[in-house]
Amino acid sequence: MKIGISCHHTYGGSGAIATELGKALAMKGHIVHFFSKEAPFRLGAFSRNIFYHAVDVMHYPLFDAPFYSLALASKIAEVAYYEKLDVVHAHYAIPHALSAILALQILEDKCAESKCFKLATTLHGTDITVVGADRGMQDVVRLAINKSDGVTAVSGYLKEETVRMFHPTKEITVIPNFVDTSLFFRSPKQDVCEQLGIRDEKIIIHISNFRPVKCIGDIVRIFYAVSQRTNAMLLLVGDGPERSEAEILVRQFGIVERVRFLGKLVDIVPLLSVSDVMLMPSNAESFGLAALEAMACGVPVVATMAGGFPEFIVSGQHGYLLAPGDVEGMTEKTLLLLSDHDHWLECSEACVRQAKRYETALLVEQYELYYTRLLDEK
Ligand code: GMT
Repeated sequence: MKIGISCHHTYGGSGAIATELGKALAMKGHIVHFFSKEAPFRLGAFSRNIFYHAVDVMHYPLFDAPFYSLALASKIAEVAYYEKLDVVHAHYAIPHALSAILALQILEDKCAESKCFKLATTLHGTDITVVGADRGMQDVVRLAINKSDGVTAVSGYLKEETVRMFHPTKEITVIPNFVDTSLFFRSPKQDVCEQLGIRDEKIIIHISNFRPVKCIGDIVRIFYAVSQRTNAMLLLVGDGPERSEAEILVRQFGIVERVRFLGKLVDIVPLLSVSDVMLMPSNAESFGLAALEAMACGVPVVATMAGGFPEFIVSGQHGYLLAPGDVEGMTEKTLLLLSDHDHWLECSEACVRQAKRYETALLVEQYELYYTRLLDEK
């Protein structure tokens, strides 16, 4: 198949999933064309079946904001026509699905007999729960959903939320996030410990784009309480709007020496490999890819019952799930995992087994079947 993938290039789960999907499809012999503003952060090395198209946005003094969505539509239309794409897969409802819908309209006359390509849209989370909840955006998100040929959501929770909020005219198929366990596995390295100054501390890790839904303040509060009772270090990977607040809180708590702000890192396996617990106290999370990747590396997760977490994390087996905002509860469960090695080991091994149920190969096959189904439909 010839597949176009339109995604955010920035640090975050939707771009990561879109890119890993494209790379896996290319490995299986499909031709994959990526569309994004810059090269997606996980795209990595050259591969002969992968083509990346930067979307050039026209800057003109009259325009208050550059028209990315229009430039994207035009790029998708051009590439879809000349490269004869079968499917365009939009990751995140807007602007990607809308731009693809516009591209189909641009191509209407050129592809008279049938549609030039089928449009699959994957909903990732905040495109529904945050952007979709905005009154000014609701109607365009609804249009993006209803005019796509097929819509998938990354969890049952997100599917339900979408149905509740938008009453879509089409069935939504759930295809969860996935992880490549041949790349994500525990392999602790001494030099990582040396570089981070880790001696015998227990390591707590969090990875995200530091947006308000991630409750970064709760992470610092949990870690502060944990660090009063055990020798621990906190690794914060990623960056975003809440980072400065977190840095202020860390200084106020007087735990600067125990917290490392590592910024946006792509190669997270070495850090996960030396970690004991992942903290994800999000108040909304459609799936939680970072948690799945941690589990693949044998890191139990202390997270919330929010959104999609309960669909792949069983509380007590793979870590613990507590109510959003329950800082005390999450502190206790983190301490339990850090203090009872046998229990930790049991959870760690169960995490690795659970992650294998979300193996990239299995889920990529589901996407392939999904594309085939769309292509078979008139
Ligand atoms: O961070 C992103 O890339 C976007 C993002 C979002 O907010 O929509 O992440 C979502 O997509 C990931 C991949 O499907 C999920 O694992 C995340 O749970 C989800 N984030 C939220 O729902 C907050």
